[in-house]
Amino acid sequence: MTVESSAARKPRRTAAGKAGTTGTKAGTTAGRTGATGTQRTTRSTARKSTEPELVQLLTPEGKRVKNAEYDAYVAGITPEELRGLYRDMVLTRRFDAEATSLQRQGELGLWASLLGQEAAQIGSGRATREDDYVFPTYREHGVAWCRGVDPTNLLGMFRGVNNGGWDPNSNNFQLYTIVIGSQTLHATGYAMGVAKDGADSAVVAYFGDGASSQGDVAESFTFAAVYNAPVVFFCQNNQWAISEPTERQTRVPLYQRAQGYGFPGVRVDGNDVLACLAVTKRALERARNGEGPTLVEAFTYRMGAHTTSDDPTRYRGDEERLAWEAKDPILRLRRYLEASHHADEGFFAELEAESEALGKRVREAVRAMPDPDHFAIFENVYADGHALVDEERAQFAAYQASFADEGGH
Ligand SMILES: Cc1ncc(C[n+]2csc(CCOP(=O)(O)OP(=O)(O)O)c2C)c(N)n1
Ligand SMILES: [Mg+2]
Repeated sequence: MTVESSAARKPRRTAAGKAGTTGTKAGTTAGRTGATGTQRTTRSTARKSTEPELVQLLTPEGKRVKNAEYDAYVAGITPEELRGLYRDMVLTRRFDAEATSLQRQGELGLWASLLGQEAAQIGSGRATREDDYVFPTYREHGVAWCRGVDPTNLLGMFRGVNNGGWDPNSNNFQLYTIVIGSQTLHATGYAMGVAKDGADSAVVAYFGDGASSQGDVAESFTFAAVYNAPVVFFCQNNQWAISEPTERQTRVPLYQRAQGYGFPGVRVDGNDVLACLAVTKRALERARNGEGPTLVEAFTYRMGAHTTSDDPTRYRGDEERLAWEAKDPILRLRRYLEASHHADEGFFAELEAESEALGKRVREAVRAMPDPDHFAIFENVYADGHALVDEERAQFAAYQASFADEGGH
C-alpha cells in the first residue's frame, strides 16, 4: 500500500488518517517509557503494531510482492541488474566493515557505519541519473558508491588528512556534511537553480530522522514546496539519532510531515532495495516533470553504533537489533536471487573474492595516505587572504618552531 500525503489529506477515512491517530498513541507509549529494558520492549512492540504500512516489493523472506503503484518502476529490471544491486550492497557493506576495523586499528579517527542501511542507499542511489545532484550526510557511503566516488576517497576526512576528499562536481555528489540538516538547504537552493535553468535533472537531499527536527529541514521543505523545486528529500529513518529514538523527534510518522508543506510523503521499506529503487525513481520522475518535491521516508535500522565513538549498549537492547537482523537487506535479496535462479554459486563466490580484493585495496590506500602539510589548514579560507588568517598562521608557525627536535614540523 502506498500512503501519500495527498491521501492523508482526507483524514479518518484513509489508512494514512488512521496511521496518524495510532502514531500518536505510539508516541504516548514512548512518552511513558523510561530506560529499562522491559519498557523498551513495550515501546517497540507498540510501535510495530501501530505504525502505518510501507511500500514493500520484497519481503524479508525474499518473496516478490505485487504493488499496483510501484511495480511499473522496476518492471523492466533484468537479472543482471538485480545481481548488480546485490553486488553494490555486498561491496558497500564490506567497505564499511573494513573502515570500522581501520578505525579500531588507529588508522582512522572516526567512522560512521552504514551497516543495515545498504538497501536504502543503493536503491535510492541507483535510481539517480548521472546529471542529478546528490547532497549527502556523513553516512552515505552506499550512495557515494553508486555515484562513482572511489570508496578510498571517503576515508581521508575520517583519517583527518583532508577536509573532503573528492571533487563534488566530478560525480555530482557533494562533500559529506556534518552539520545536521544543513545540506537540505543547499540541495533545495541547488534544485531551485536547476528549475531556473530549465534542466530536467533533479536533486536528492539525504538526511536522518534526527535531522528532521532541525529548523534547516523545515525551511528547506517550505522553500522546496512554494518554489516547486525538483528535489527529493530522502530521509533514512534508522530509528536513532545517536542515543535519541525517533519517538523523541516526532509524534507522527515522519513521511506525514510532508502533508503540512503541501507535497507528497511516502514511507518505504528501507531494507528492501527494490522498493527503495522504485519509490525514488517515482519521486525523481515527479521532480523532472515539474511536479515538485517528495519526501521519502526509508524505514530502516542503524544496526551498528552511531559512530565508532558511540556505545549503543548504553541506550538500547539487543532484542531490537535482533528483530531488524531478520530483515537484513542483503539476505533478502540473496534469497530472492536464489529462489528465482537469477544467481548461482559461481556468482556468489566471485563476489566474495571481489570483496576481499576491495578490502585489501582500502587497507593499503588508507595506510598510504600522506599526512597533510601542517600549514595547509590556512589555505582556502579566503580567496584573497586575510590579516587574521596571517596572524593565526604566524602564531602556529611559532608554536611549531617551539618543538625544536621536530624542526618545526
Ligand atoms: C547542527 C548539529 N547539531 C548536532 C550535531 C551532533 N550530531 C551529530 S550526528 C547527530 C544525530 C543525527 O541523527 P540522524 O539525523 O538520525 O542521522 P543518523 O546519524 O542516524 O544517520 C547529532 C545530533 C551536529 N553534527 N550538527
Ligand atoms: Mg537516525
